[in-house]
Amino acid sequence: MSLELFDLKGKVAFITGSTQGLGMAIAMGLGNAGARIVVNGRSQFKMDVALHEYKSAGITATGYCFDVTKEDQVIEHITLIEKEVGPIDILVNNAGINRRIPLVEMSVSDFSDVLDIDLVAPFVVSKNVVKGMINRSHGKIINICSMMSELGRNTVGAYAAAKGGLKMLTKNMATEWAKHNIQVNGIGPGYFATPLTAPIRVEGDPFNDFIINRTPAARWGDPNDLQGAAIFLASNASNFVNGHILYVDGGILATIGKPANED
Ligand code: GCO
Repeated sequence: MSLELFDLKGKVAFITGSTQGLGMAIAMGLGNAGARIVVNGRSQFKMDVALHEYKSAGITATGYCFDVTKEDQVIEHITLIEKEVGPIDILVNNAGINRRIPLVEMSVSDFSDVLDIDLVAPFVVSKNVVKGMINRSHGKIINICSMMSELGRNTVGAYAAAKGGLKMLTKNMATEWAKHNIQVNGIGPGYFATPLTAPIRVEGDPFNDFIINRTPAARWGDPNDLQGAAIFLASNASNFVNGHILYVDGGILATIGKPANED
């Protein structure tokens, strides 16, 4: 019985922002657990490359290019997905951007862009996907939060505000939808090696050394490190888990850190 709890065979999983980075790694994990994958992104070129990667990995994946911040495109494509692939059982709100600008220098438009993709889009997509889940009396929603849902850092104020908001939106979705047998939870990554963090992950750069020293596991996360948490929260193994943010962070949130000269 135990391993069947994690089996996603016959399920349709829709992951926003899954043509690269954490979204692709999570989608690959859900696909390896048996789910049919719906890939989303805004770039047709990245979509074509990604679909080839999914196919090479033996994952059944269908791609839809649209902007998750535009509700008309979201409604149109959810209808298309549920017609062409099937009802969405698992939604992962992963699409996100970060703009590293000190708050005092940040334009309102930059701030709004980050909030739109990282916080408003999960609301827009979830609000439209959950209607079908409510009708079917089951569903799983996973919001990709961040350790920045808990802590701030210079220059990532918009991102931290969005991810802090996403943590609380996750709890509110769980509150409103648990009675329909829909479990809404979050995953909070620590520092991971992705295109989003490439600019701050340069060998020998003081920030790179800082993250290695600040993280008890003493390394950047590999996107595949998220697959177990995603499979758990997408499967029957988490049917009584609601409103929980599962941090996958190498222990960074567990500690105040240590002096650079301490082992
Ligand atoms: C940064 C990083 C972080 C990571 C990640 C940490 O500039 O500090 O981009 O925000 O992306 O979200 O959880």
